[in-house]
Amino acid sequence: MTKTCILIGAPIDTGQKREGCLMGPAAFRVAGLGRAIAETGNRAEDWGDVALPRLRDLTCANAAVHSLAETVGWTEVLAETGKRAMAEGFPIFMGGDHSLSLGSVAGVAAHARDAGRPLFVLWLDAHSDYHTPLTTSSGNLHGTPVAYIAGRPGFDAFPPFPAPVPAERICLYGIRSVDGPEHEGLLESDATICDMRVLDERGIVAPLREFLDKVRAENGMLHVSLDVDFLDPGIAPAVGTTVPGGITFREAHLVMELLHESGLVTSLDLVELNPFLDERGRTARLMVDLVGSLMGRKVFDRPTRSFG
Ligand code: 6HN
Ligand code: MN
Ligand code: MN
Ligand code: MN
Repeated sequence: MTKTCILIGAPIDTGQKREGCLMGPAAFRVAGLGRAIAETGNRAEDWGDVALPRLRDLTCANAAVHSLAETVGWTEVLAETGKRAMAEGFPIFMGGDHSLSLGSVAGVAAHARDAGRPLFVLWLDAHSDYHTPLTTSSGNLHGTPVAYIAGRPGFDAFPPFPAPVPAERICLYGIRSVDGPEHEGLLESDATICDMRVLDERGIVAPLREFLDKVRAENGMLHVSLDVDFLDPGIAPAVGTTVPGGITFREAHLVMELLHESGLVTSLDLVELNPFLDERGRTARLMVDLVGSLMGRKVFDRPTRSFG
């Protein structure tokens, strides 16, 4: 089925402290994201970049938290834009750091609620991003979106999350860096944790298929959030929070191909690309190629699925 991909630029870098992520949307365009989608026979429509609304005075009990007003502003505008885009096609949110997902998933969740369908979230990341504004010690709000999506308390400055996603509909896949407070919270939750230990032992395919089977069984919508640091730093250096031991080039493409074959994905975040740290655009190009695989590009097009 032909999809209309709606490209939404979100030049956000206030969810962390290193400058550069705000160039992400431009880098995705230069690397040919629109063309890569068109080559798969799908349509790409670029809505341009969202702009930060006027800031309000907001405070947080945790003094480490910085750029709260900006992050809340981005959340509001992305939630609104994301909900509108869901009604028209398949939104692809081009970040920007991962605080983008506070807003993108809020918009997607509002749409799913109105459509009467359960939303599932697949988090492809080295990190669990399960801090709340009250537990983070870095104060970087890009480490919080999963907690917001799951409805954890501590987000008083933010708009209430439209329809919190029960933890059993969230899969953290590829994680290998989890802070103490995140770990405690996750142990009490029913989130599916496919950390690197699980993927090393079981391989990348079976755990992913299990999660996709759950989505299918409930006729769910599936939001995929792809953080550049999901990938091994050796193939994707353009990110501020590299963690060794990441997903390889071939594993990453296979994940995308399985997601394509599932036909379940309804929205996508591309986050944490810092073009200032890139090597001649290779990380941006890899991310674009991965979207190509997600949208159905194949090396060899088999008439039927031949791998069970
Ligand atoms: N990301 N857990 C660390 C922190 O600062 O809270 C790292 C967060 C990384 C955020 O992956 O988008
Ligand atoms: Mn992340
Ligand atoms: Mn990360
Ligand atoms: Mn932390």
